Amino acid sequence: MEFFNNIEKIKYEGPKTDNIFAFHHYNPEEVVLGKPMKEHLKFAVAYWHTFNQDGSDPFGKATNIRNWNTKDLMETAKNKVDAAFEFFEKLGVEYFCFHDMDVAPFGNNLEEFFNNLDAITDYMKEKMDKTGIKLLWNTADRHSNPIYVNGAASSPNVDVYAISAAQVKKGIDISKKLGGKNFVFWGGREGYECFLNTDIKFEEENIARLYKMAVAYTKKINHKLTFLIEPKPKEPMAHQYDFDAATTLAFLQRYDLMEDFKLNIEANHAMLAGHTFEHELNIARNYNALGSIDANQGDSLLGWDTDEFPTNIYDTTLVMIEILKNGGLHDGGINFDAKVRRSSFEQEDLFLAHIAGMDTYARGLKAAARIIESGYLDNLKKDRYSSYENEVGKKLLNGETNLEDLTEYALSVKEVKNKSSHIEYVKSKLNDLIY
Ligand code: XLS
Ligand code: CA
Ligand code: CA
Repeated sequence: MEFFNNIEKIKYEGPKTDNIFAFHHYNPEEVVLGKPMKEHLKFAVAYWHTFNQDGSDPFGKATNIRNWNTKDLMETAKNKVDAAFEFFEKLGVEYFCFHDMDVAPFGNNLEEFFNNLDAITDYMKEKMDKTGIKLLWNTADRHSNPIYVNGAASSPNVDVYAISAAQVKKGIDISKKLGGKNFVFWGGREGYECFLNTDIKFEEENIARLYKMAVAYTKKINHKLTFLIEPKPKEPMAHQYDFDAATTLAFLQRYDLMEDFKLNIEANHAMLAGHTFEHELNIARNYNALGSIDANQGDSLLGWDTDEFPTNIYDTTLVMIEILKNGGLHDGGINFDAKVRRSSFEQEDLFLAHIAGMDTYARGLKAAARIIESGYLDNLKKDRYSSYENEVGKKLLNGETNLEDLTEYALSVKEVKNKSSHIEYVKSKLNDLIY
């Protein structure tokens, strides 16, 4: 059965076309910095937002019109697989991501859930083999079931811990079956709402124990996987342990997990942490831990995790600079963890939203390539730190100086000459390069 029967395969038609169901900037085969765009931009569709969102919010009921829902939950789940693969193919996106709970109904108990998952993921595998569409990452939803009210691996209840571990094991088994390259841990309720009743150290150690068991299990079943932690500072918990990239990297180092773990950085979560997306990407990259990205955008006026489709070219440019400087995302990709607005309730809005996101990333990629080729930012930084090229600077960088030598030098400095940043000009010049 076809679910998007009024939509044809989306093609690149260029910026002048009036066809709204066409790419205006994303041209998969166009070569940018020696590689076709589609290799730079490994887009993935997020199952939860695209096939499960109904448009309801805390203030109102569902608005979205979707033609795959029936009264039978398993039938709906199968319909969604059909709709999803039709969508991926028509959109020309080669990857997708999902939580266990997104794709199969829970049923009456964990065992039924796992059976449902087996049936649906077998069906997915058939579709993947037929179409060549690949799994970017899957994850275990360890936050929506009411049992996770006090967390999953951070729960004070060991039975809850065990169930969450079983979901992780099942997720890794599914990843092996579907040939996934990454597995995401987003600490949904791994944090606390009340400091007074919480043993932070105990909870963090328990989380680390789960991660170690996950690594051990992939080795046991011989499935090569990169685990990705997705930082987020708050929502749903008041405080979440994986606050931001820096906090998460410190955790990974502390528990000796850097070898098997990288980060999945989300734009909206960066904003909630009081950072920019490019800041978080840069921190991850500096630790060789930039794994994948959740490409969305937040709304600074709202300050919630609104998960909007990315439409800001300035932002995607700075993001693509980080990704290019990282030599690409390797086994990672650009997952649209984004949902259509409540007022974009027609089914075809799913296409329009993804096209908007893909076009915005294509424009960001081209602008980033222009900026890198111009050498502008590289030279700006080189010049800014050029004082370290003098004798004292060289010694410092080579570890050949000490506090006594530096003091002797400091006493000889008669006048400190700082340079103006000309920061307003720099920003204006960047505008010239982007637009
Ligand atoms: C929620 C997160 C979640 C992760 C995957 O805020 O973005 O959707 O990406 O569990
Ligand atoms: Ca996310
Ligand atoms: Ca989010």
